[in-house]
Amino acid sequence: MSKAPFILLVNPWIEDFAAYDLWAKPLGLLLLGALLRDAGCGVSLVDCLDRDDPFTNGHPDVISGVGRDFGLGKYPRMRIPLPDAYAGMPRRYHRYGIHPESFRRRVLDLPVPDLILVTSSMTYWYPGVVEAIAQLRELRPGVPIWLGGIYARLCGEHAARRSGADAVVPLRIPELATRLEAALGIAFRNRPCWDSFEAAPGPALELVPNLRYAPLVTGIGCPYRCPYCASGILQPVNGKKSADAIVAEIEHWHEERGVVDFAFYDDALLLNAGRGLKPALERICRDGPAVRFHVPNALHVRALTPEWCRLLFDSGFTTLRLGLETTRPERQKDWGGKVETEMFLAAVERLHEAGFSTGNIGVYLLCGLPGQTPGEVAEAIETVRRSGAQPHLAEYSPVPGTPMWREALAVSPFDIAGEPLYHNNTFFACRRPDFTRQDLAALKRLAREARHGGIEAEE
Ligand code: B12
Ligand code: SF4
Repeated sequence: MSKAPFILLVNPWIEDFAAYDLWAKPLGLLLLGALLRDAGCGVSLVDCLDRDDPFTNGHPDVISGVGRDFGLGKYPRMRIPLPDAYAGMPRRYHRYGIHPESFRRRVLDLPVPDLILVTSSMTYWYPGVVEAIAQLRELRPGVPIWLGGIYARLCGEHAARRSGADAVVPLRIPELATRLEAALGIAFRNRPCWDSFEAAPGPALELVPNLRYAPLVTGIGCPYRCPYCASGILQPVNGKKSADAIVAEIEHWHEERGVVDFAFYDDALLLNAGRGLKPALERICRDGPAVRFHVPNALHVRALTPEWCRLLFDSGFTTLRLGLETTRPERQKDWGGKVETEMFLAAVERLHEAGFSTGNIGVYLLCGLPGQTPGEVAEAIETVRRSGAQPHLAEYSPVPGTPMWREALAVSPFDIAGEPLYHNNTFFACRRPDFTRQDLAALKRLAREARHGGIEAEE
């Protein structure tokens, strides 16, 4: 291949009962985009989840997107039929993102690529992946299409059978570089940057047209191995960015694109952060830009020392989520041993002392896991409400390959192994006589009431 290869990156649609842009960008795909750009390739992105597409938002068949504070918002959506697997669910189902006609125009407006890389996220969002690949196949016949990302890694066999991609590529970045070099027929000039997370550039956010917020990842991997979580499968190797790299990324997107809201995607943001995030935030406090940080993924409660709480507040953290999961001590041990209720109560108190208010502090509670009872969840909601924080339920999504998967298989009356749609947390495939969908709905109401009638921390 004599001229520089041109690679098309595609972030497919979401098809679901509900979807909200909670600072969700295709971070993995954009990291690949940056590596390929620096390797000497031409790169473009077609993002099916673009909320600002004028054709889509003006189309009579589309319920248009709505923007909210901090860059959040609703995606545009089109009603579509319920898949058979969800027959009988009393919920509407939508395709979220741009109109298919807009997708076609965007793809055809770009030069014919040498390779198309499609990403994937939640396993139960695979129908959007299948649809995007089918359209790409029609629009760009003969161009190889590779599928990667979380669905491809967790449900490789299903993806190989159903996605329509030429190759399902569940490789980590270093091995991926070798495969890409062979496919494209070039040697990457930035090859060392593919070999470690620390050396890799930040995501290619210049490919995103309307950058309302920027995703950040300062580290990969997590030292814990909670039985319901796929972190150890997806990110088996640990790595942390330097303070210089973190500050440079924040300053760059603030100066270049006026970004004020930054959202962290790390699994373990505050752990082992003494040489990366901590000095970076100290510098932001001292002489960095005035920005806001959001943590939609849970923080480790045990890391919240008085010093960290002050630093988070002073550097502009606005949305916090803490991982409490449950208030039952035996479950806390079984579910990873990372938090205890007393430790959580002390952390919330420290956050308040540092200046955070109840509305800033959301707390994730797991809901509907095998073996769990509705009473336990209700108890945890009450504890969080009384602590001066806001409970958010994370309804259980069974994830293939995790230790809890076996229990989920035993409990669920649905074919969760054969049909990833059943991993959808809204569908609640692990419902059972002593934890029904009605129980789940009642607990969600309880958590909502606790959030809206939330009280400040009791003295
Ligand atoms: C950040 C995050 C979120 C964010 C935003 C996610 C987003 N972008 O949409 C928020 C907080 C909103 C979120 C929410 C939820 N999440 Co979440 N989330 C994550 C997390 C921590 C990181 C994902 C990520 O961006 N990784 C970073 C990038 C760098 O990795 P990557 O995308 O995999 O890409 C790499 C490779 O895959 C590859 N690659 C990517 N694309 C391509 C394409 C090609 C062609 C190739 C070759 C390679 C390739 O290159 C990249 C570089 O290494 C993962 C856990 C994890 N460690 O992955 C859970 C995870 C994806 N979430 C999960 C869950 C359960 C949820 C929730 C349902 C939680 C709940 N119960 O409420 C919600 C539901 C979301 C919804 N309905 O909107 C599960 C997945 C469940 C499933 N069945 O798929 C995970 C795996 C965590 C877990 N429990 O194990 N999440
Ligand atoms: S601490 Fe969080 S990221 Fe780490 S394994 Fe447990 S749930 Fe996953």
